[in-house]
Amino acid sequence: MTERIVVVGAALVDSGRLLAARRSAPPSLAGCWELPGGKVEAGERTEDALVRELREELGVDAEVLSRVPGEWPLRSPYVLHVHFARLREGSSSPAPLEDHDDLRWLASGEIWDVDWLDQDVPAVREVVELMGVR
Ligand code: 9L3
Ligand code: MG
Repeated sequence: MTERIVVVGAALVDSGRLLAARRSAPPSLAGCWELPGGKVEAGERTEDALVRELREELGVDAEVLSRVPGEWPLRSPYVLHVHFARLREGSSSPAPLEDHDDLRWLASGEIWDVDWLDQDVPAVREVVELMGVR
């Protein structure tokens, strides 16, 4: 059996709004919105991978907070984990530097205004549920 590889995504929240990022690649995923992040490298902690990915993709300095309970299947062998995160004081604002061509901060009533990747929908549902009780 192939080992599973964790892809980590961020529920990056600021002033009660959730960041959504529109993918520009690969063509099969381009145009759909996701929780930004990427593959955890061998030997890397998930939290460290998320900080690295958010720096590479968005140019931000992020602090990783609690994990969103659950694990969602992606194309084998990948599975999606999600952590809440926030911008550290002094961080730049997110910019679509790599793999994305648009970003949106979604207020609670706007979460479903964007066309999320099918594979992110159950994770986003869980995130929204938890944001509601925070
Ligand atoms: N993926 C799905 N939802 C997400 C993320 C960050 C990633 N929120 C999928 C897309 C790719 C794979 O995981 O097929 C690896 O992601 P990346 O390294 O291309 O961002
Ligand atoms: Mg990525």
